[in-house]
Amino acid sequence: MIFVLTGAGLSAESGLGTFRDAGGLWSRYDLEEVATPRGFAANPHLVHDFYNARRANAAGAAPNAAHHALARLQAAREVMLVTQNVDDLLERAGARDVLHMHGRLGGALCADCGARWEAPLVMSPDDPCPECGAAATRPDVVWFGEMPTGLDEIDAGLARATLFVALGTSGTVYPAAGFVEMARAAGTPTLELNLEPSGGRFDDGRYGPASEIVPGWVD
Ligand code: BJW
Repeated sequence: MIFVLTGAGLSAESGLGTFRDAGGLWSRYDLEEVATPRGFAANPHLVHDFYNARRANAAGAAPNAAHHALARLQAAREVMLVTQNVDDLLERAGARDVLHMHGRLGGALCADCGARWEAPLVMSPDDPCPECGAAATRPDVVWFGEMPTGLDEIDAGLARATLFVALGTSGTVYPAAGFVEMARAAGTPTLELNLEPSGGRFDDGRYGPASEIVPGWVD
């Protein structure tokens, strides 16, 4: 089974910003204000403005050649697709069973009772929860200090993988940044596909824009 971990670089050529590149989201927004539970408690409207803008941007974006190549790979081989991305471009390219370890822009979560539902395009903290009625609606994404989704499934996948691939991620955010070491410890070959080397310890690497190197690797 091929384990593929993707990051913001996968969707960069679809027009969705990365976080840590020059001009990236974290050079324009304070991550403490928009991507932590503390920031949400302090100014929920600011946080919703940030995610509403990204949801609109993602809705207007199209999957690129790299998303389509991964969907083709998954149709042909056993592939576990784990993404840190909150967009749905892999699904819209035809990929199945995408594990969104940092949540989804398309999800809403009640900060009060934990209910989850599909998010409208524009969300507000004042939207009532359909289950408990509380006005504590937040995007269903994983902020710093929160537990990523699906870690047990990911651990099992990493243990079973015959190849580990990291694609378009800077390898700075844990626990995802540690997956390459977990794969290495299990004796699994590791491959990086990225614009440039991230500095992680990979056995092999192919470097360039995802829309070129991913189809080149897959086909
Ligand atoms: C291209 C390209 C092109 C560009 N083609 N490539 C251990 C040590 C130190 C700290 C910690 C630690 N463990 C936990 C922490 C704390 C923290 C953390 O990691 N902090 C670090 C910053 C130091 N982690 C957490 O808090 C996590 N939770 C947690 O750990 O819970 C406890 C726990 C304990 C034990 C086990 C398990 C859990 C939660 C992290 C949540 C991250 N949330 C965000 C925002 C929410 C979602 C959203 O709004 O979108 O997720 S932050 C942001 O970073 C987002 C991303 O998913 C994530 C990763 O970013 P990514 O994808 O790597 O993007 P970039 O921009 O960094 O990189 C882009 C790459 O693409 C670059 O390499 C470019 O070169 C490349 N590229 N164009 C190909 N065209």
